[in-house]
Amino acid sequence: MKVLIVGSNGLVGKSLQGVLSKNNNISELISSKRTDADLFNFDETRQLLERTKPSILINAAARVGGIYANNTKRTEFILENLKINTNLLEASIPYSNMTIFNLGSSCIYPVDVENPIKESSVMTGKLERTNSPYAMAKLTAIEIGEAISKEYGHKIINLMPTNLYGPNDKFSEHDSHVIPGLIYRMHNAKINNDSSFKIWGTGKPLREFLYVEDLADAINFLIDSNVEDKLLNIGSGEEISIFNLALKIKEVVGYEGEVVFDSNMPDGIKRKLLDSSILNNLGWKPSTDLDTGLANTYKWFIDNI
Ligand code: GFB
Repeated sequence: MKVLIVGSNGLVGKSLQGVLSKNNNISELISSKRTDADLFNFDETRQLLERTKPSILINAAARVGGIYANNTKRTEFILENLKINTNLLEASIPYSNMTIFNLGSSCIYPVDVENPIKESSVMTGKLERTNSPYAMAKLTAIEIGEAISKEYGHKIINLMPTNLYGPNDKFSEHDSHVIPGLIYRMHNAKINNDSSFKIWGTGKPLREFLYVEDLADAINFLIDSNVEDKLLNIGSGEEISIFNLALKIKEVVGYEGEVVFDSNMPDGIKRKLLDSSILNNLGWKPSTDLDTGLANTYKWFIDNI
């Protein structure tokens, strides 16, 4: 097997490189980042596939961010993700023997969906407002992939992970997802001896988190299995409120002030717990609990800032 990872410099891509490099069934592992091939550019994307001719393509390239970035850079989130996905999928058309693992997100599911969320609820309702541009780009990739599969015969597996976190994430004030965002901001609050710390929104939303190494492990498992499912949820099966998550991060970071709420910031969807039973029944389970994952992530942050 010759595997090509695009988006190899991101949270998922870096972790995938580490895990897949230990898979003996993979004869060649190729990583491509923006400086190797610009996926916004169709010719560069086409040339990348022509040059590498992988048997498996893993699309881990995306413009990603947390609730604030998704909601304020709406134009960039839809356009950039659409360009990456349309260029890659169109460039893949001549290679019908190639298997494509396309990474999406749990935000593709409707805002009023029943939890735990089953794969079958895709496209059954309206999207959640704060990340609808990103979700629409990811849904479009699924639709294009389905068309290509049907017309040209490619095997395309769309993987929908829950909220990911871990080493190599983006740690910033405004652009991060909640875990790296809280780690970054609380660490600074500790250094500045701030007496209180504002978490965004009400703290009531429930989220499910998956350590990125577990996602890489799930993809490694799927590469070795002969899976026929076209859409697969990947989650940890455990959910926590944002307030309780903030208390855990407070402990890990060692911040001693009070946690208060910033009602000017959005909550997003109230609850987002994936039903990962299809994948679990195939034989895969995550192995990193939230406490261990948070400790590892904070350690990585401290070692790399
Ligand atoms: O992880 P997150 O940014 O995005 O936020 P989503 C999760 C929850 O944490 C929201 C709250 O209710 C936020 O208001 N929160 C509290 C914070 N404090 C903070 C903070 O300091 N930073 C951040 N970022 N949040 C994402 C989508 O939705 O889900 C992405 O925006 C992606 O596109 C991902 O699909 C899976 O979980 O709401």
